[in-house]
Amino acid sequence: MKIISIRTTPVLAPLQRPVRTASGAINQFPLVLIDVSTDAGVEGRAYAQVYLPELLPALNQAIISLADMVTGLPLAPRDVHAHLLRRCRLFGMKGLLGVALGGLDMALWDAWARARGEPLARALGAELRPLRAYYSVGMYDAKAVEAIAEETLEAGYAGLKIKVGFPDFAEDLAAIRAAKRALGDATALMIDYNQSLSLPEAMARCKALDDEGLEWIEEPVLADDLEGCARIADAVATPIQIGENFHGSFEMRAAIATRASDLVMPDAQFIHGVTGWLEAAALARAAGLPMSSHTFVEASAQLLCATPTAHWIEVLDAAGGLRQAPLQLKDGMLMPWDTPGIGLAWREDMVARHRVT
Ligand code: SMN
Ligand code: MG
Repeated sequence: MKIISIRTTPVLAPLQRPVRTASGAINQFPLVLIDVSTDAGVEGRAYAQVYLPELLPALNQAIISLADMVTGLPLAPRDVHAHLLRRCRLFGMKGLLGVALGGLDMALWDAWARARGEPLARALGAELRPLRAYYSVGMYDAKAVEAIAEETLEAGYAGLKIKVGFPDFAEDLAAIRAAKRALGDATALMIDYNQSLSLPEAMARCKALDDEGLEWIEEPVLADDLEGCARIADAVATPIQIGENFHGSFEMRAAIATRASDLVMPDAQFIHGVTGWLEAAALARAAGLPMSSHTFVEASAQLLCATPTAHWIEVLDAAGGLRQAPLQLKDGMLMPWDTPGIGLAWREDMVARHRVT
């Protein structure tokens, strides 16, 4: 079976509510939908995401450029991945190009699993199973966070992640305590600083939060500052979480070697797609690190089933406004879709409405 064409569709996907972080807000999610066609009639579908609308044309073009390098090749996702890494060795596979590779890789694996008529997890040799799920939202002050916490309980999530990093630590603490009070002890609370703090500020805030019963503290300092992350992880009892900014499995290997965090949460596209995720899952297993996901709820659900140290699945449903299948949540768990491949089918009317031309 050969890859005969790859089509891209840039969209600004509607969100239930904007995602405000300490490092910028996302009002509509800029995505590039990727459709792979093969000469056997099998299709593959995935998407890539970029947080700034201004970068959407650049991501779209990066995917088209990589697609040109693989059209005509056999549909063997690992071989295509290796081919692209070789082709781009001189230039490197970082930033937008790595993201383009990640999205394209997911679409190829989707086609590969669809060709077998199986959900991706099962095609990878894993059974579908419920995954502990948390709801992931933006920054809310103490007053607004209560309604979010109640919504979290009502929807049946096992946890909630809120963004923090207000100018004043007292505001972080007030939001955290209000969320905790509303959630009760049975529902986990995670917080995410989105790389917004200096090392001394992060050290002070994380230490001051050590008795608040948090499931984890995410990205307190710059994700590239592995040394800084490691110093915080060493000094603070609450687990430190990083990983959404690992660009490929080699960066995750470096983070593990530096003991930068207690937990890891690669992003399916930044880690370079299904191929990169499987490498990351092996690294996490060898290091004994619990591994969670970042956005990409559809692919992550399949992949976490095949991840030996699977921990939490994040539900920040970037493509939910365009997708046909609704989320399936029960008793705090998300059920991966039992449909061929990654399980994506678009609501074409919504895609047409949110398409960027
Ligand atoms: C996040 C970052 C970028 C886009 C969406 C969400 C966030 C997370 O850091 O962990 O969900
Ligand atoms: Mg995060």
